Amino acid sequence: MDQVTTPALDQDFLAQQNAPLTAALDDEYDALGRALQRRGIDIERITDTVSAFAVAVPSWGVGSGGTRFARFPMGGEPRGIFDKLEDCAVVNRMTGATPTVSPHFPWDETTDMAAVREAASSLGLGFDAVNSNTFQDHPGNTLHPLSYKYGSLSHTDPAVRAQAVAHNIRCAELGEVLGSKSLTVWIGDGANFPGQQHFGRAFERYIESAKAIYAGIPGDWKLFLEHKMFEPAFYATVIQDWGSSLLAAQAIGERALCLVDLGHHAPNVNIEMIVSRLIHAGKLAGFHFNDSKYGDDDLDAGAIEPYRLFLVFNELVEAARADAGFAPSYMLDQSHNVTDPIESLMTSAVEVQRAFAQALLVDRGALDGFQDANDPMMASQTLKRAFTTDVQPILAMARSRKGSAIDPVAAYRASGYRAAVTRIRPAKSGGSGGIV
Ligand SMILES: [Mn+2]
Repeated sequence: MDQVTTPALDQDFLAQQNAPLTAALDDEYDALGRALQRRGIDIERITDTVSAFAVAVPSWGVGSGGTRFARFPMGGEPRGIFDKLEDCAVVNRMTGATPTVSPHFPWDETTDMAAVREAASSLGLGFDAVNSNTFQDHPGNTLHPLSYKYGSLSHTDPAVRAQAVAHNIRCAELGEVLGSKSLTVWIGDGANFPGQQHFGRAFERYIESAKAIYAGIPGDWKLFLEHKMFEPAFYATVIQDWGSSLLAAQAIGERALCLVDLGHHAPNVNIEMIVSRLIHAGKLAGFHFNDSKYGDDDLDAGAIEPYRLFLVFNELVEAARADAGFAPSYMLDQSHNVTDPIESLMTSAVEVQRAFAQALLVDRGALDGFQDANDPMMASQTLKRAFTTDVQPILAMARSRKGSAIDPVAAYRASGYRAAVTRIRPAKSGGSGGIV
């Protein structure tokens, strides 16, 4: 396979890009450091903590997404997992925040998964949770002769359920080769019409199938259950909300946890409170970050409601205060319809990092006091003070110290990466958009 020759992954190129920006960054970082010092906050501690933060990139995220209506492919789309890894490496090189990739099977399956692991390793990448796909048919794939049109893990036909269970266990086997430690299961199972499906029996069949998966994956693996309110089923989905997800996770076992995709809720739902409840239950797996305006829009993280993203991280930072071992899994899950996916993923990784940095600035002692004293105005202002602090110099300094880009999008554009891969990779049309 042709390899792209690109300065995007070159340390000297990034140093050259950063050079004219360094003096201004130092100045802004010092000023912010003095401002935070007056609030009793050590900027270096925040920068170190932000530096250690990582969010996984989904392998499908580097291709152009689409909607139910159309998909508009862009130049240089990845031809397979090796190209995807190269694109993911650019995202990580530029941001220093995305060292792992979350693959999707059978989309990313090859005859030599060890070669995939080696390719990733040579690009400085590891693997996060693996994702199974039983929400579409896989024509020509002999492991999936039966159709998922009417469901997978909750299908009325035991043969379809067995096929879907076997695929999930196989995903873990492929993931073992890659060094992954968790399997994310999202199913499209559900109904488009009232009466189409028996709610209770479908849920029981799902739990029975999920238990079989749980028994079939390695004992040190976690099983992440992802809920989604609607689509492809538009009347009811089997795992439609965090309540269904929690009931299933509790029935399945200790290592079954609930994954929160920010887009998979009704508008205005209080997601940060769901996060708190799942933490309380010891069942929070982690996140698929994205943003939305109307439904499951799969827009870039932080693009619409950055305050909500901050409030989610406020709960996470609070949970880490109570439990030093608290370590949920973070991943981006977006559909890039009109942007260069690499630019969207870089920007989203930075936005997620930004929300984390802001949440680290919350004066938790003061907030505790205002909550106990029933002072809603000061409690709210305590959060707002952290949220409105411009943490950009912290994020940029963390990147600069790692040898990543002070301005990731500008450096990426200057590298000419997209034009270079467009010359090498043939144009693709149609294909699956990959909204999960
Ligand atoms: Mn998702």
